Amino acid sequence: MKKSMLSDPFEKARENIGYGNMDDQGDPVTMLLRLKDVRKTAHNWKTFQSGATPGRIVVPSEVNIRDVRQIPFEVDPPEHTDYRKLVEPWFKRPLEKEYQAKLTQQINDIIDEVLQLDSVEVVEEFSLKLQSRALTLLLNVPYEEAKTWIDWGTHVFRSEGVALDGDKANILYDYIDEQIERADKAPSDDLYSVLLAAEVNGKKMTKEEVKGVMILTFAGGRDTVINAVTNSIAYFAEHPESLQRLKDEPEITGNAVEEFIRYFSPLTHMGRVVTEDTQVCEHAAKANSRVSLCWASANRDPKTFENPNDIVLDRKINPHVGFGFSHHNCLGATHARQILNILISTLANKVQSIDIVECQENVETLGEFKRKVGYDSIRVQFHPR
Ligand code: EMZ
Repeated sequence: MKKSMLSDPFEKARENIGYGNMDDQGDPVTMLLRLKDVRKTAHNWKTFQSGATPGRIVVPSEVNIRDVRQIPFEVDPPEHTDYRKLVEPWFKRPLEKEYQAKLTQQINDIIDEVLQLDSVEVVEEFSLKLQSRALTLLLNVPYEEAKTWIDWGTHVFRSEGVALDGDKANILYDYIDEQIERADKAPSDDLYSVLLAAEVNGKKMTKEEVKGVMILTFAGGRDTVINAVTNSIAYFAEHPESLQRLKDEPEITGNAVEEFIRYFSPLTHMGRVVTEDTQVCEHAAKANSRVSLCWASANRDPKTFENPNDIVLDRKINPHVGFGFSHHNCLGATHARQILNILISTLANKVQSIDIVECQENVETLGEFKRKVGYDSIRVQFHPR
């Protein structure tokens, strides 16, 4: 088996019953595994809500380490609509030429950096750095801020051996509080200042609401982007022909990005809280219980995706849910897509081949399922063209 492969642990359960069960800190989750059910449930915010106790829709639940509501992610319509409308244009800035030029420069620089090294541990020395530096563009803050964020490590709520690390979470919360105070005193053109000046649902945004948007921006786009970038490097290491093909046919880069997101599904699933007794997949779901929308399983559903376990670089029909689905689809998707797009084309132009020296897989245990989502570490050698 290739080291870069991400197998599909959900296949049998998806076909046979359509759901799986897992325990999460005593608050069980019914995981929905079929694309059709995942989509239907994502739409139905009345019965399957996001705006429950802050942290409860995340699996593993963050209720014990967080009481600030992430916005717009943990808000349901109709309030959600206004929040989303407010932040949407800001998160579409990655479509601007100037933004892309800066991101291209950052990605060129980091690839040049690693091409100088004998070997590189991709998660810490490449993906985390790339993600943090790119985030300075999304927030529109000085490049130097990335150093602080890199020191936090790959996940802001998790540390080695600790799934939910309250002390670590506090570092992020305190940092954001400080930044909000700074922006309040001396407004600039960064995201904090823009949010502090904004009005939503007829009222000026409170500092608590601004904090909610900022926590989401830091936490939601961190390990997900790091997984996507790291998995891409591992894939190219074992598929030099794909790197060559993307150099020869740059016009398929956009398809390749979507296919990577489908195949890697950097976020395995996201929960919802059931508001009334109902059924999912002919299975009773009680009010106040949790279900999850398993993007990773839905993205391998053979009813929609032909050869779901293959990476087909130029896959034509690809209605994946790797960025979620419906009104809560990923706010950071434009930024993430740009990162992957530029990463792929820069690698294709600068790198001849990549060798994996050693790796430690990152495997999530979800009840009966074990899913590889990426790597805890992976050391590689980059060889220039
Ligand atoms: C939450 C989540 C959002 C959560 C799109 O996902 O990402 C997770 O990594 C965070 O831990 O708090 O932001």
